[in-house]
Amino acid sequence: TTGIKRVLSIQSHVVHGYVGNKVATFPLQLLGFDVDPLNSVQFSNHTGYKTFKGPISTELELANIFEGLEENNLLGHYSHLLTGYIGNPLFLRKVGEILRKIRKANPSLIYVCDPVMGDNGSMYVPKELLPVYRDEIIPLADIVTPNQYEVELLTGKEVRSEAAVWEAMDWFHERKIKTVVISSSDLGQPGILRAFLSQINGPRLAIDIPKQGDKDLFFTGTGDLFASLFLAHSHASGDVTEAFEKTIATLQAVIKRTVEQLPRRATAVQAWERELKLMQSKSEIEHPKVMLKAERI
Ligand code: PLP
Ligand code: PXL
Repeated sequence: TTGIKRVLSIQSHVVHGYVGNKVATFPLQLLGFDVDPLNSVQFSNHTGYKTFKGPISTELELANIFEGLEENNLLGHYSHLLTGYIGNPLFLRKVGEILRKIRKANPSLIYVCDPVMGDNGSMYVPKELLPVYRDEIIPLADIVTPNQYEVELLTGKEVRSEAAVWEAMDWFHERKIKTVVISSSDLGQPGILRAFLSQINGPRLAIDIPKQGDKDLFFTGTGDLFASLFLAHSHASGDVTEAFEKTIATLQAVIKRTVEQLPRRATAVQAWERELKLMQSKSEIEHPKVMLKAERI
């Protein structure tokens, strides 16, 4: 590679809290990347709160901003394109056009696609995004980081066993995607999340992740953080096992700090209290301590 480390990151912006570009930018910067955030929406907060307000960017606004980058000959400066939460199918289609142009300016561009569509059996973006991801965007990616539910949507098949995981991995590899990471699944033992990685001509890996905190506790933005960390670590180390382990190590440290700082009381935890303790975890982002090792399958 040329040694450049600059990411064009097309994701959501939230004024309050840490999802999308708000959770991806700081870790990438700490790990030595210039980050150019391009916001797909600007919301007051993530959509898991009681309400959220703010504008969704249109494909025309995206095209206009991109034109500025193009006219200033900035496209060749990107080593990576990272995409996450996008709420509009026409915007997503435009991302495909943009990617082709950036790749022309830098043929060694790495595209990391987190096909954010939903979790635990329900979609939180319009269903029209699915065919655009499946047929137009995913085939252009180098690295994809879906969760279990997103894999089921894309492949059109349930993933209820580990055999089904490796079959689904091959669905992606048939489309020339080199590296697939399933950032979380419920295929572990009770209380354990199991994450998987498969690489064309490379290893098949799994990591068991003990769930932290009370049974029904969950966080938002963890998938976005996962994708940004994996981008950084897979670039730094040619060793995908190490990249996978370091990504999980940092994610676990951020979740641990977030859980430890939750209020101790009986009433329900509020959305704002579950926001990831991101910049408080600066040192674990810079120096991940690997405790959970990957299992080679
Ligand atoms: N939540 C926890 C506790 C995790 O350990 C991980 C990934 O390792 C995730 C969430 C990310 O998964 P998702 O993409 O479903 O948010
Ligand atoms: O973490 C996914 C995500 C990203 N961006 C916004 C969201 C969510 C999930 O709720 O609301 C705006």
